[in-house]
Amino acid sequence: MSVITVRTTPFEGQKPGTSGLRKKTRVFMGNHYLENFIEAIWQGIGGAEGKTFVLGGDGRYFNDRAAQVILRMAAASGAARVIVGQNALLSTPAASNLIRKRGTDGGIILSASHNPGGKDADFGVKFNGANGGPAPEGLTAKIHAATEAISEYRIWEGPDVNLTIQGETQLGPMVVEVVDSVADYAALMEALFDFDAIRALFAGGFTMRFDAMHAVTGPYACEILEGRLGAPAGTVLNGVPSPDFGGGHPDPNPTWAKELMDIMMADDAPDFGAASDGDGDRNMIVGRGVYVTPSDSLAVLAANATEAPAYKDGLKGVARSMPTSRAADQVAEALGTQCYETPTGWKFFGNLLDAGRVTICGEESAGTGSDHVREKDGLWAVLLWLNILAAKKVSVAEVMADHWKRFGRNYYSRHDYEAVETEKANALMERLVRELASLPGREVQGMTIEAADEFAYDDPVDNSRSEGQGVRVMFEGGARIVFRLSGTGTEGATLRVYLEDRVEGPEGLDRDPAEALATVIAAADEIARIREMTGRDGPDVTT
Ligand code: VG1
Ligand code: CO
Repeated sequence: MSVITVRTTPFEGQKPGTSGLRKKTRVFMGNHYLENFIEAIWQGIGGAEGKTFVLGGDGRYFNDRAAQVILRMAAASGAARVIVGQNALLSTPAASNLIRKRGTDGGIILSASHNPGGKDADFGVKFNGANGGPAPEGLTAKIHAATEAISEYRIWEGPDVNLTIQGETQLGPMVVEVVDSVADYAALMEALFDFDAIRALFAGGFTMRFDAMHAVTGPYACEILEGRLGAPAGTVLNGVPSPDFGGGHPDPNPTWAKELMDIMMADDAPDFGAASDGDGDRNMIVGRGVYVTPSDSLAVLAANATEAPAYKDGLKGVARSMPTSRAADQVAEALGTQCYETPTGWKFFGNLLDAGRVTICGEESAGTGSDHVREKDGLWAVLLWLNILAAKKVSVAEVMADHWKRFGRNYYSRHDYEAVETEKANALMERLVRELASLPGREVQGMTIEAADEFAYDDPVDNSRSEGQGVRVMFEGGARIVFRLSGTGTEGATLRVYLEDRVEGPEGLDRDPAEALATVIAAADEIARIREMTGRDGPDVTT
């Protein structure tokens, strides 16, 4: 075995988006493509020399090959040790936990998250820092700059490392440590929640279905729910990870997790349903006959977190991404704690969590988490829900009714227009930005626009500024529409339209969200001319 230096030239577009670099799998499989990006990561962090990393992924197609390449490149660049999940599998929150627990210099996560997997689908690579969180914008900018100037990379030549057996092996001067993918994460969950109470809940006949969507959470959910918590076998559905996620989108929402939705809306539905995404950082929560929007779930978890041992002393603060509904703000106000509003993407929560300003964070895209790791965490949210249900001895429907009665309700929906031609999507957003100044005071669909702006975020911890984070239109009476372009797609542009309306109650808390939001939806089209400018009749996905 020996180190070789390989000459290469830059690829255009190796620019990390909302969450790492995502491209078509075949692009990543192309000559030098993955290698260039990994070399750029080493350069972005000031070299790999003497450093320790965590490595794992969601098991999608090319996960195993990419892991071998990264190990050989880490060894050739002088890394001291890489801790790898067995078979190169680690959920995103489990990777974040390992980075923190083992005090490594960071980690590489192989995932395109909720995007489909397979040779003709998507792949992704993400770097997380020593705090366990996604690289902040300053670092991703450095990595991107390095991809534009790259001329060579170093790699060991030699046979694959055996990642099927736990234990240490040597790759040149570097140690490869293969660890159980689940054990440390399961131990962390057991330390946060009242497992005895949840065990008693299941023992009392409480029924649940967890849809792992053929993705990475299968082994985690089986060990924790069916193993440690005693839920009956069969509680976990689609629990064996597959490279193409069974041909589906591993995105836990009513559209892509339809199998679970159908189970939960049936007459003989179980008490509780949940699903998770490709890399295990998202969650969907459903009660018998009731779907809980992620924005409401964040608010409910914040309001009831003290039921779980880890949060019994209360919350330091709450944070939500800007497009997430303002249901959490109501809770923070009632608790007398701060609610921060950040741009989309978990990387913006890292500083707030590190500085001890917030305990719980969430996004409307089905991401919720806390200061236990520095990523959103699907199973964590499911377990906190279970802990709350076990402690309060109520149903999901009752939790929601109580919550809305106490805090009012923020009706919410997101409309996605996928794979729109990039020029059309850009033109729509540019037009909106140009119109901003003229919007306040305008009447649209019988509502008056109160304010409109393009969201920018000043990080209160490191004072960095992030601009161009989406257009917000606020109406008198509490309705709001947000427009932004996705930063995780691999084809054309995805326009996301976030729709919200506020009802204080006690009247009107029980409406159908689509009907409750009809005026706001019409206003969104009128303001942004969505149909006209995209040529689409309606959204591809509604969540
Ligand atoms: C989407 C979501 C965002 C989330 C990101 C990564 O980003 O909107 O809230 O943080 O995906 O989630 P975008 O730029 O496409 O809107 V995951 O679970 O795909 O890593
Ligand atoms: Co994810």
